[in-house]
Amino acid sequence: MAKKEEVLRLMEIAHQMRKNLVKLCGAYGGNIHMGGDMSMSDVLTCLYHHTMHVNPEDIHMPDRDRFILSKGHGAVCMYITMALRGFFDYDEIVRTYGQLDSAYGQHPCKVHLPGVEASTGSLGHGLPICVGMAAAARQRKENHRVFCMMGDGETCEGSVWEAALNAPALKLGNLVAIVDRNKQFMTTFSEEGVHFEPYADKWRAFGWNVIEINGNDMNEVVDAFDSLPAADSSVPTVIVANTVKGARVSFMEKQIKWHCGSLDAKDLAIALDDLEAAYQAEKEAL
Ligand SMILES: Cc1ncc(C[n+]2csc(CCOP(=O)(O)OP(=O)(O)O)c2C)c(N)n1
Repeated sequence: MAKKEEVLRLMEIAHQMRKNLVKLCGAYGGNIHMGGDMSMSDVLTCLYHHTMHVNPEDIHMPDRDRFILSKGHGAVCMYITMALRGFFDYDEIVRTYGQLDSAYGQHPCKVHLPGVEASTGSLGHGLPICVGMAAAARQRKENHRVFCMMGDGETCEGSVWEAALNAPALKLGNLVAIVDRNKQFMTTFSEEGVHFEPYADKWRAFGWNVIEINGNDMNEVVDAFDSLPAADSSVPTVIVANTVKGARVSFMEKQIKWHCGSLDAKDLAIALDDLEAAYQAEKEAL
């Protein structure tokens, strides 16, 4: 059971991250993938601020846990989460985000941004890469974990299921996939296009250890990551994080148009108020 003080600490960081994100969205001239950023914000916070063994002072340390943001369109959410952990400078992100020659592209680039493990954005590539990294770690007798964050829409890609088939066969208990199950794709709700349900059972049938949680409840998120099997065990884990696209911002929640958008001053003020109200309510409910 997660410690209350730790959950509160992480809730505060996640709240700060979301405020920084909406402020950036207000300052940036173009569109930002706010819907999927908000839905995965709690999981990313827990990974970078609680679960993963990483060190911003020594980004290449051999025994670090690896993280790949396979839903690369959520890059800015990862940048800001990492900035709060000391990897990057938030002001620099705001100043240069999405501009030509900026290290902070709309999709993450490992060449320009040390600390990012893979360049992503073309959906369906992260899990295959992570299977390779986890298998390589095994061969080298390294005991770190490899984490992969995917969108549920992304899991329409056949490459995801090829990797899902291989990971249990390779006995990769050091591999942890997370699916941001916000039940929305880019222009549709997931069940309109493909019939995903029973979604978790599909992973079970492929031989994975499956943990299902409310991915916007920090208590459940921390419990899920704290209960991972040992990295030297033999069954890979997938965390199916049931989330809300655009979570905590009234006019973004479950709105198809908020897959990607920009904020004017009026909407920015509403978004900040909504975030504050949700944060206070969640703290009280804990
Ligand atoms: C191979 C590939 N096809 C299409 C796209 C365009 N695209 C970007 S985001 C997106 C929707 C992804 O939905 P989901 O994985 O559920 O992400 P989320 O809802 O969490 O943002 C699509 C189709 C892409 N980036 N890569």
